[in-house]
Amino acid sequence: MPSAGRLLLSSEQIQKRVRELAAQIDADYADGPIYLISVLKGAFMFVADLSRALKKRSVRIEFMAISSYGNQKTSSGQVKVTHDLDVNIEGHNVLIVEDIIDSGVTLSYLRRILEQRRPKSLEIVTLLDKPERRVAPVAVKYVGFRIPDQFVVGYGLDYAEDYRNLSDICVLSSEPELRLEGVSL
Ligand code: PRP
Ligand code: 7HP
Repeated sequence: MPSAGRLLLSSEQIQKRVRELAAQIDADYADGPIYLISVLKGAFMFVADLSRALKKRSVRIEFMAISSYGNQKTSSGQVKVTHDLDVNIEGHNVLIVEDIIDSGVTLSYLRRILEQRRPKSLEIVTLLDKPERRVAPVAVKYVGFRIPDQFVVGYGLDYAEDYRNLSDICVLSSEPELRLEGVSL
């Protein structure tokens, strides 16, 4: 198993940015419920923190699971919904909550299928964005951090299902000497 690698974003940096994003979202939406649609598995930590930081409205949390990476570092390009919503989002304010946008294949597909369900509004919040990697353009309203084209793990993000539980985000490295550097396990 490769080591986690070099620290990119500390837990403190992430938590501060999550609070800023929540304040922006709170300010942008009129009163009324907002549906956070979290994309499993990677966004599970982000949605947990973001939802607790939203103070001004009722928040409903729903999960979808979509897979395109398998155990690889690049998208297969084949997007598959492995768990769909349990609710009807027609007429509701919906915010898709993602951990990362890379090629954009996953979110452009998800946005398209959710738009067909006629929400009142549909926006995207992603913690991380790798703009250099974009293949499929997708409009994203809220971005936590723009990061370079490096494979990152932690705070929900995995490599072959490992490292999701790290509180920090690290650049994946297979260098043994970097093992756990700056990582709070
Ligand atoms: C990751 C991530 C995004 C997607 C982004 O999911 O959580 O959903 O890849 O990549 P893209 O912009 O190139 O489509 P993954 O398929 O690895 O599943 P996971 O969330 O369960 O780790
Ligand atoms: C998907 C993904 N998962 C974990 N780390 C990254 O850097 C990733 N890019 N796209």
